[in-house]
Amino acid sequence: MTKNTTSRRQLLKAGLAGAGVAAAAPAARAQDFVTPSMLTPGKPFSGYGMPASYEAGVKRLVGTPGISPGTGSSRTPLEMLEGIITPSGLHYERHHNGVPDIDPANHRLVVHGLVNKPLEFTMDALMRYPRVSRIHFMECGGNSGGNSGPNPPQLTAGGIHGLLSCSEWTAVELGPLLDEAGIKPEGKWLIAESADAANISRSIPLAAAKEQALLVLFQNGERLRPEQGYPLRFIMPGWEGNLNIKWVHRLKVTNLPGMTKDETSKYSMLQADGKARQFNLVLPVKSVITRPSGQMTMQGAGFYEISGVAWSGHGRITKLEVSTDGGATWTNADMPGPVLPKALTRFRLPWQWNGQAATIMSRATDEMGNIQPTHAEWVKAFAPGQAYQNNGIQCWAIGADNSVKNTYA
Ligand SMILES: Nc1nc2c(c(=O)[nH]1)N[C@H]1C(S)=C(S)[C@@H](COP(=O)(O)O)O[C@H]1N2
Ligand SMILES: [Mo]
Repeated sequence: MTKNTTSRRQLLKAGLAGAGVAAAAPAARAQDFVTPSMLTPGKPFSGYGMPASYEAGVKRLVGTPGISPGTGSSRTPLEMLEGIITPSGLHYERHHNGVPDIDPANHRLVVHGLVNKPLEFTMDALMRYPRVSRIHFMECGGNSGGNSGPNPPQLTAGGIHGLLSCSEWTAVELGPLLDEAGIKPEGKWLIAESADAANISRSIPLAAAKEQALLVLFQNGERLRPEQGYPLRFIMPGWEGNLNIKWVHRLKVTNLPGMTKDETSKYSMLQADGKARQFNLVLPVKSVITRPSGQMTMQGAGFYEISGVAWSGHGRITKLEVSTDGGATWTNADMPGPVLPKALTRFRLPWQWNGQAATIMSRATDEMGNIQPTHAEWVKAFAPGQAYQNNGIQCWAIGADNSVKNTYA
């Protein structure tokens, strides 16, 4: 309630008791309200519902495949979505060798290595463990990498930042399964490995895995989508996308990290001082304005709600500031909630646009006190060409011609 009041107060402060964007209704008689849809019965029931046909343009942005047809990514169209949950069919995809077809009846999870009792779980067995449901974002370490180059890419918000989604994940906690297997004292790392043709494997510090890892069975209330790792996925909420192993079939307890291809040839971050950061696993605080955003066309001067999403791998978002004057002054936006740890957080700010050129941007702060850096600060910290975990502030340049463009300043 308090938050709504704040929002109304901000609206009133901006002199926008009503947004004033609706057209005046023409004088009408009762029969003018009879629409064609009222004159024929509607369509029948369907076993699995689909979005309205008029929304057919709301799709993932499927990129050009790499070395095989299933190598590459598709992005979530962030600017077309609302709230904090990504519809399952629009969750971004990052596959290194396509989506495997796995029959859950044949799938097994093995927990072995430095354990007292190696265990093998069928899906039926895993289904019997207690479950938890949590809302968490997922983001690829390579997200926003386009903003690391010398020129700002002229793309939509999803085109630049859409390797980002948020779901309610229902899962079995890994901790009790590790207790069941019994960790040997030398066990310090956990290597999670996948059953797809990319054979992804990543090393996680064991203590963190024991505390935080989830074995996901359900996504937004239904079983995981094949693209998200059906029938079983390992996730570390808030950690780099790559280590959220889809189609997981093996967890090995070791004394040292595996130094696998996925954590040595990739996902290390070369800094400006020539040293590389390795196992930089928790994603930094970040936000993006999704409305108005890149490639949109404004409708002239007047009222707009500025809105977007913020997130941090370190916990909750505690503050979200918006600037509409290129960073000279900042206003706290509303976060009407839910504001959950390691989840997308929706923010909103009413804005009266005077029709003149304006640069808008958002800056997020998380509960650990981390503040999103400017684009220039982020670029300065890393070697040229380093493109992982770019959390620099996104600026959108709104032109007097109603255009919205990506800009670095
Ligand atoms: N088995 C497997 N797990 C994987 C991948 C993969 O290709 N195969 N891609 C990783 C990468 S780089 C990311 S960013 C996320 C993407 O998850 P999503 O496709 O569900 O969005 O999964 C990770 N886990
Ligand atoms: Mo990724």
